[in-house]
Amino acid sequence: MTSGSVTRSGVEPGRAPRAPEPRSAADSPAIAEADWAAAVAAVRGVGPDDEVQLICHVNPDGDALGSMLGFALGLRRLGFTRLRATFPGEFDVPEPYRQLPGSELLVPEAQAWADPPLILIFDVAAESRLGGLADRLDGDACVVALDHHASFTGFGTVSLVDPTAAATSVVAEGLLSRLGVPLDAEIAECLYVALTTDTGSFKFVRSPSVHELAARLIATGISPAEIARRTFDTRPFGAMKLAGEVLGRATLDPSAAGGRGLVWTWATTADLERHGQRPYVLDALIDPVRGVAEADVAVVVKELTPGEWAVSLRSKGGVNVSAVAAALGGGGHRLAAGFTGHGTPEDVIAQIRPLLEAYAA
Ligand SMILES: [Mn+2]
Repeated sequence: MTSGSVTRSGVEPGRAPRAPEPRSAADSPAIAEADWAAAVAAVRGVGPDDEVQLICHVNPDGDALGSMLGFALGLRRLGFTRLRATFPGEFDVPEPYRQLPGSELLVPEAQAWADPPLILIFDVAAESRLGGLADRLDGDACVVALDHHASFTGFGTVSLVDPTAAATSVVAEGLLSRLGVPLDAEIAECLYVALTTDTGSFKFVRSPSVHELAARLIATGISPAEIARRTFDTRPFGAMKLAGEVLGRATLDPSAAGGRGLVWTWATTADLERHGQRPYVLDALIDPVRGVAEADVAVVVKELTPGEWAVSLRSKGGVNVSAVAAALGGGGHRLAAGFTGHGTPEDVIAQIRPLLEAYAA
């Protein structure tokens, strides 16, 4: 999700002259020149036949997989031969991302390199999102973290974190550019999928530099229409039926969040089983829920295991949901965040409710 903070290139009425637009992520003022240089040195510090491990977050989304695979393909162009890309947990790549270029580099967590000299981590704001792979941080590897979450907890030998970036792929492109890797259609497809998924198909973009990057990606010959159809507009029949049930049980609570309103719903693993669907299909359901006019805050509570729930929060601007999520052990952005909840869905909502008051804008 896009950052809720005002970007340096955001339009601020009455403020003139405006700062020049960043030409690309490589010019991002949020990342210090010394950090870019350290990341370049980290990549150049290993040989092409050394093991390189790329990792993205548990339950990977389009930005996690797209930025990781796009960068992996860039390393391949530089001659690296022993690349492996992975994520923690069940090796279940969401259907829309199975055809991403570079997918052949994906391996299950158990096949990740045990002790590689270089590890690159994508879209991971906290070590808890690395699951069983977090132990790799304790070895001798040089660890480069690329991220765009304001809640980034600070790990790795080098961290390239730009909270103003629309997606981790913006940071990945900045590093590829500094490594001298030209964009080609395969790399561009990965980075474009990442950019479109994290910006809600560019709905949440605050900076013209995002569209400038998109233009350069499209110029490689990729097809935005085909990518959008595959990524957003294709789903199994069962997923549509499941959505009907989950949306049908939504609750509107106009008095929540100091009268700003809360709309919420939930889905269980039994719902998924009944319709023969995988958990990722539930991720799209936050979008129709957040569209409810009568509520500032939208919440979808998704069962992970009995009594444990992945909770997605969105705000239209009236509540800092990043602070709400952080208070409950999670994180994210001001308008889009998440955490792991416990008990029943009603228990989870009862935990959230007082925090919505506390962090109302
Ligand atoms: Mn992201």
